[in-house]
Amino acid sequence: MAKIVILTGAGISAESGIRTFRAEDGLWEEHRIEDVATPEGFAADPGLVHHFYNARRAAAAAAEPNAAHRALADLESDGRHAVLVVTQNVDDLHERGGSQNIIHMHGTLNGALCAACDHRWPAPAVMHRTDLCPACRAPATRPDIVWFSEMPYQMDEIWTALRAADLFVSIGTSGNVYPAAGFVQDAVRAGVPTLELNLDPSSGSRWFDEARHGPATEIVPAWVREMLA
Ligand code: BV8
Repeated sequence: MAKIVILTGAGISAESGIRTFRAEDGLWEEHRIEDVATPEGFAADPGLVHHFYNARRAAAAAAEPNAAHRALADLESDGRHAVLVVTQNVDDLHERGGSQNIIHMHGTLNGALCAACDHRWPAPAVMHRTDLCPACRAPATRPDIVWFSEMPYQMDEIWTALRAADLFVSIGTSGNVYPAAGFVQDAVRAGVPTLELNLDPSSGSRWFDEARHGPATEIVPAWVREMLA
């Protein structure tokens, strides 16, 4: 059974109406990364950070998975390929699109974390800086999101799967944020064939054996149809 590791980024959710980061109307046009996606920003103004993630949690809840999410689920459920989706996205559209084998390396909007005791629980729709941790009662609740300078989740599983893969596919990511942006190089070093499916060439396009450009809802289902032919 061929093992396929698929890295996804904000571009796979763009056509579901969820904003990406680095487009001209992207999230980083409105907020400084340092203010809303770093531990320092949270410490300085937890209310602003909760507001930022509350808005994104609402946007994700209002969005629907698109044909690209569903195509990846079809590839997995077909059963001829062992598919692992490693997503940088914090929305749950892969789950709602039918994928089962998913790693959220940057955390999820639907998760809450206590900065004091590390307790985790399902995030309410709206979080406030005054919320108390259900376990230790400290007013130290935060979204269970991996911020810049924090360690992404399940890196050992990801690197192990990457090196043992028969194919590495990168979908909808600009290749600007590490360690995810380095996965293609890890794959090349391990002799794993690499394919990029993205609207535009990413920062790492030169590392890929093959690159196809276009909207995810077109090029991802087309690729999956080829795989299932
Ligand atoms: C780490 C949080 C240590 C959730 C995110 C100095 C100090 C400290 C760290 C660093 C430093 N210098 C560098 C670093 C490392 C740093 C980093 O990479 N910085 C960059 C900016 C240089 N990385 C970290 O800090 C990471 N942690 O390094 O820890 C460590 C690591 C390993 C081992 C030991 C120790 C933590 C990174 C995670 C940060 N959190 N998000 C949230 O708010 O969402 S990152 C953020 O950017 C998002 O999670 C997102 O996933 C990620 C990448 O963005 P993309 O998904 O690629 O989105 P983007 O808008 O950029 O691109 C969209 C793409 O889609 C485009 O290419 C576009 O063409 C395409 N597209 C658009 N529409 C479509 C489409 N494609 C197809 N169809 C369409 N319709």
